[in-house]
Amino acid sequence: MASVTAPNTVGSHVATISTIERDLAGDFVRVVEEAGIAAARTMGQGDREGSDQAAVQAMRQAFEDVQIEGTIVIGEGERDEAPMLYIGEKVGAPGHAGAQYPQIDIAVDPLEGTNLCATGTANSIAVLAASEPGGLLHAPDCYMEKIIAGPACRDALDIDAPVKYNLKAIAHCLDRQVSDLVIMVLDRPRHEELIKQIRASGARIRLIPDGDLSAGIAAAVRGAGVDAVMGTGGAPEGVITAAALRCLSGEMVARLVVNTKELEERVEKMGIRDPKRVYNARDLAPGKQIIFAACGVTEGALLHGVRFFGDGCRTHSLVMTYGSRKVRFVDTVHMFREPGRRGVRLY
Ligand code: VTB
Repeated sequence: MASVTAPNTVGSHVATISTIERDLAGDFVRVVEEAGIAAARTMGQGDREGSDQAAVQAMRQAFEDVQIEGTIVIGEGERDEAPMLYIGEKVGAPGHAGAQYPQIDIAVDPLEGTNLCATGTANSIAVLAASEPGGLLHAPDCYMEKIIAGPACRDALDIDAPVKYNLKAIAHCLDRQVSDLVIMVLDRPRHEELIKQIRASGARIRLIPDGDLSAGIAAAVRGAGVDAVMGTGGAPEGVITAAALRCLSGEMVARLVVNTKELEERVEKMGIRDPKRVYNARDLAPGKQIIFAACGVTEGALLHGVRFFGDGCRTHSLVMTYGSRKVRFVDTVHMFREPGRRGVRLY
């Protein structure tokens, strides 16, 4: 792949855009692993805020060793409501004279599915997406309407069309019947009508308690048993999903739900001129270089959860890059101390 020269240098080397992905993918795996391990320690404690805090703190600390000039563009909220990983916060290793680190925009969700972790339910993950500056939409913390499917459904989805139209289109693109489809929907009262319409079309449904981000990734890969995600979830999760979909060539159409005066003003302040704009994955994550990293916290369809075993633990992560087209599953044994006589456990 042709490399484009980025404005920064790393040490004495010129940082090309392709080296950003190559150099940082491993670092970002470590960042989500640390967040994932910290959250997993709180699994099932029934304290969603405590779980989130553990993940946030560990992620914040892990960033301190990454040689970037990072800016959080999607995080835990505004500075006054979040002590760490707030929007606009600078993260990364402190630079030193003569070393300028690459500027990176970062969207984080240190614990996606706080309830899932707090209740020990499947599919909570620690996740982030990163790109060159400007490569991720600065979305407000509001709701977003979403339809997400795999690469076969490219340009076939229409957020304004009736549910049955989109289901027929998805079935057509996948060369199967509507009745064969599995659609994931967040189990929320606001989806009552959507669920009714999906059922009336004959498609099958998997209701999920939380976690439309990992559901979106599952819809974009083959063999995960889900063909599409439909409904309204968080906009920040939507942008991070879009970053993953860019790496997987998945399809997404989305629109912010801007339904109050206050939100309208907030959206405008964030530089979004048309609050009703329909976005696709490229609009939400337009970066030329994108890194997506996620670590399983509780056991899930895509990623195993963290397993502790006395001397250490084992994590399962996914790291994907857009420019260099890599999808890696990373299986790591973390040793907290020198392994005892039983040695490193491999399962
Ligand atoms: C979804 C879900 C997330 O937020 O985006 C949801 O995927 C939307 O908010 O895991 P509501 O809970 O208000 O419906 C999460 O649950 C994370 O907060």
